[in-house]
Formats: sequence, C-alpha cells, structure tokens
Amino acid sequence: MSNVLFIGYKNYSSWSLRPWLALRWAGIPFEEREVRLDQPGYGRQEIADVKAVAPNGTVPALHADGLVIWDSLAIAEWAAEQAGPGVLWPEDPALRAQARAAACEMHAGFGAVRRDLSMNIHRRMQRAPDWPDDTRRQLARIDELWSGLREKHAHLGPWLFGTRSIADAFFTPVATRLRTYAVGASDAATAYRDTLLADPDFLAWEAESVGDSWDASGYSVIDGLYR
Ligand SMILES: N[C@@H](CCC(=O)N[C@@H](CS)C(=O)NCC(=O)O)C(=O)O
Repeated sequence: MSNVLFIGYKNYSSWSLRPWLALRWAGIPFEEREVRLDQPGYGRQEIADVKAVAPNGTVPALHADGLVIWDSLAIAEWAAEQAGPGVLWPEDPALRAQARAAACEMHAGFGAVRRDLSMNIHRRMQRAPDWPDDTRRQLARIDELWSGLREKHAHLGPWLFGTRSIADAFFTPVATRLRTYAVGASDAATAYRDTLLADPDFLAWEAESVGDSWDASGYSVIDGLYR
C-alpha cells in the first residue's frame, strides 16, 4: 500500500500536524511531502501546487492508493478505521462519543484562538499579549474542557480520555500555542499540555520543523500565515 501525506511547513501547519500524529500513533506507514504555502493564492485556497494534490486547495491531504482524503479529521478517521477498535478512539462507546465531540469542537471551532495564537512551534513570547474578549473566552473554554476531562479520566491514564486518541492529536497544536504565547492555565490543563508536548511523535515533528523559513531576526518570514 502506498500512502502519501501532503503537509504544510511543520513549524506552522497545525492542520497538518493532527493527522500526521494520528497516522504515526496508528503505526500506519506513510511518506510525507511538504507543499510550500508561501505562494500566490494562499488564503484563497488557490495555490496551484496544493490544488494539484487536494481538490479544495488545502493541506493536509492523504493519497492512499489513489484515494484522495482532503481533510485533517477525515484522514484521522480513516487511520482509526485502518488501525481497528481501541487504537485511535477509546474502546468505551460513551468515551468514544465524547472524544469525537472534543475533536470536532477543535476542528470546527476556536477561530479566535487560531486567529490570534497562530501555531509557531519554535517561537517563545515572554508574556501573553492582551487578548480580545472572544480569544479570552475561547482560551477559558479550552482550560475548562481540558481540566474537566482530565479530572474525570485521570484514573484511566494521562490523555484527555485516559488512553491516547484523535482528540489528543487535535489538541496538540493548541498545546504548542499555549507554550508559545505564555498562556496561563490551571494545573490540570498545564499537566495535560505537558503530556502532549512530551509525546515522542510530536517531538519528532518538532525536531524536523527547525529548518523552516526564518529571517535574520529569528522570526519566520511567514509568521501568522497559518491558522
Ligand atoms: N479543514 C481543513 C483546514 C486545512 C487548512 O486550512 N489548511 C491550511 C494550512 S494549515 C491551508 O492549506 N491553507 C491554504 C490556503 O488557505 O490557501 C482541514 O482540517 O484539513
């Protein structure tokens, strides 16, 4: 079987990181190919190199033996089906339904957080900026979601639902954002953030993201480009 995952720059492309983790956690072999997003058409889903591999003009896109899957959550769900029960979603149906709700909340929401705290894995701010109200509210919701679920599932393991799931893959880019922008969080949310950031597959992605485009001052020339 030949699986090719098309992704954006590893330092910035939060949507690419999510299914990349899901594929790795499921042990599914794949080749990755980076597509340059700092090209004409960005933001309008009209980059020719992206449209050549994804009909909607965005990455990630997985080509699995000729089957094209052009959305991060759909790729993660495909990986879960390939892997079989209990690998990428909790075994327990009630936990599984809630894990799906958490992943979907991330996939469909948190627009202000994506706007104001764009992923930049290697950047560190000394103190958090003064966020607008909608961003504050969404950061508080993330804290509430994480700490509530962690308290409930602590006896099952360190992940959001005890065992590692697609919900964790979907929140890993958020963990990098909290670190980058020095966002204060509750003890439970901070501990969960650190669990995500210590995952060996995330660390492999992070290590490979160093070589992205930086200007002389050490900041990305395309900082803020990806949400
Ligand atoms: N809903 C899509 C969003 C993917 C997305 O927005 N990808 C960005 C990069 S992180 C992109 O390809 N943008 C290209 C553009 O806007 O032109 C998914 O979850 O896969």
